[in-house]
Amino acid sequence: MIRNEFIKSWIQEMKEWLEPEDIIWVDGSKDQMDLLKNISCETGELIKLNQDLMPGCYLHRSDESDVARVEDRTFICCKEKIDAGFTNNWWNPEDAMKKLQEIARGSYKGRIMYVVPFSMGRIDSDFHKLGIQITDSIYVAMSMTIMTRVGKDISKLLNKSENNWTKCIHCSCSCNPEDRYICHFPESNTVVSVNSAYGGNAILGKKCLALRLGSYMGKKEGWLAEHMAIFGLKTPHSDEIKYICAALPSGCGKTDLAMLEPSKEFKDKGYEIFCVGDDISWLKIREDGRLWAVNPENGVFGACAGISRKTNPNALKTSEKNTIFTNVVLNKDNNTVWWENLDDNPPENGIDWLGEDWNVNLGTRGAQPNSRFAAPLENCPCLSSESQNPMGVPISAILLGVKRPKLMPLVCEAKDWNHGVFMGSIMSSETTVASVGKTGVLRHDPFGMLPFCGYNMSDYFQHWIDIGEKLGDKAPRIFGINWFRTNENGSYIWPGFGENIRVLDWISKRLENKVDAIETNVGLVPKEEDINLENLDISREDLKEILSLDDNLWNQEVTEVKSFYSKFDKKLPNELIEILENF
Ligand code: GTP
Ligand code: SPV
Ligand code: MN
Repeated sequence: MIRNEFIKSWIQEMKEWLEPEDIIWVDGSKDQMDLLKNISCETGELIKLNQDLMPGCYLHRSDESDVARVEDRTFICCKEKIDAGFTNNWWNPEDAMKKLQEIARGSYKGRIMYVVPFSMGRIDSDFHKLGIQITDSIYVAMSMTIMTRVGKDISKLLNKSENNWTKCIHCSCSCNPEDRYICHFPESNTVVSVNSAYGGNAILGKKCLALRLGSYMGKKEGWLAEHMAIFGLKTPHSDEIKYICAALPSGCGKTDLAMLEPSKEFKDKGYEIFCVGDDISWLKIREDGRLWAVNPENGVFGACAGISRKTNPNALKTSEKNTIFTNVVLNKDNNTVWWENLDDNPPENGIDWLGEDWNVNLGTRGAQPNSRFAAPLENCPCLSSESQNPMGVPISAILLGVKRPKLMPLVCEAKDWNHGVFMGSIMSSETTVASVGKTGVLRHDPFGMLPFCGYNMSDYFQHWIDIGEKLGDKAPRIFGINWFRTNENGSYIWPGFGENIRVLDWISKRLENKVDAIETNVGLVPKEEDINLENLDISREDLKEILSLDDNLWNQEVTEVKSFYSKFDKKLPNELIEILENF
């Protein structure tokens, strides 16, 4: 029962604006989830999959035009434009709200308003944020139940929380891309999303609260909200499991890294990865002076395309039960799902993501390139025993990854914290299918946060520098990674996936001061002989190539970064400018 007067009057306001036929409070219980699944099978919003092979699994197909995040329609609506900064689309809050009110007025007519009280982060942790999402999409309501923490205990806590929770308003409307807006109001702790029901645009606890508003709150409150996977690394050369955060732009391998299954010989030697989170990390300095990370999410919203037993067996196992798939192929013969590259056994009688009869001979794609699965995090077979620790995990290293076919080395270490912040600030990576627009276009994506930093990026860099100053010698070490160097035929040189353990091995040895490194323009690069290539089909020559930095390309990069830095509408931290000027 909600007794909080702020919440009651907000719900009343929402009712008057959106005019729902009825209201359902979502409590996260299994009984209610089952009921919602049954209702959505009747309406056709979900298709029940083979319950013997995939218990609790369902398939959803989205609107054809609504398959990925829309960065050009995502806005930071704060009073002053400079506070959003040039990397964000800005909209005056009053004008934005007026437009959104017009678009969504009466849009819940004949529909149910689902009210989802949720928490990002465990409520027994000092590090959580409460929110209430309203939505007219049963699919979005169920996805929020998987991805966040929903339950009676959260409603109880909300009763005591006065006005201290995020208002998340989601209206599917007609899913019209012309009227699609994802708007964030950091100053009034509100998100409004209209005309999309896709993950990052509609599951508002995730990118909208945990990253865009989260980063803004973090700046004010002294912590960091980052687009980072979190995992534990066990090696035979240390008794201690080291926890690592990895920032990679969307679609560049966070889920694969967080659930990495080391190749056989490394596994046999005692290497192991434990997943804490696969997309978002909230980081704060704790009493011991170290940086600790929690995963604010409770589920995995992973990309399907590309996942196979070879590339990410743990993600496959994570999606075997209680999972909602979106925009993959339905196999009519056994009522299971399939997507490109899953295996060599595509269904003979399939239905593609658009709902049409399909088989590979048609030559079209069966699954949408950004098809996804939403699964409970607890399904992950390599889940860390610390994943539910309210304190989070202490971080020893931060990895900054890019998708760059020609420039950045396979791995390199920052010279110190500020140099690491510099490396983060100059990250450029190729665009992927995770957002609408051309793919494979190189663009600046500092810390993988270009689409997610909810305030001026210059202040964000300063915040990173300030955190480093507070951490002093307890700061995690910072590394750059790039799995994506290609040869003259355009093929990836590094085998990647399970073999990335070889790079993590070098990183862990650096942390233990067991190996030296070579100082170069980009940072400290491994000596070739320190990367274990045992039983791997890659020549020393190739390794040399992907560890090296082309001088010409680097000089071009420096010129490019200077031009990027000159675009900042607020002064950049001197620490970064000085590093750039020294090239
Ligand atoms: P978001 O959920 O969009 O934030 O993406 P993500 O960062 O979790 O990326 P994900 O793990 O879904 O990986 C996306 C793509 O990266 C897939 O196409 C993978 O095949 C590719 N990928 C991941 N790891 C490697 C690797 O080690 N080598 C190569 N060549 N590709 C990789
Ligand atoms: C990303 O695009 O970075 C994702 C998927 O993780 S979404 O939740 O849609 O943002
Ligand atoms: Mn992501």
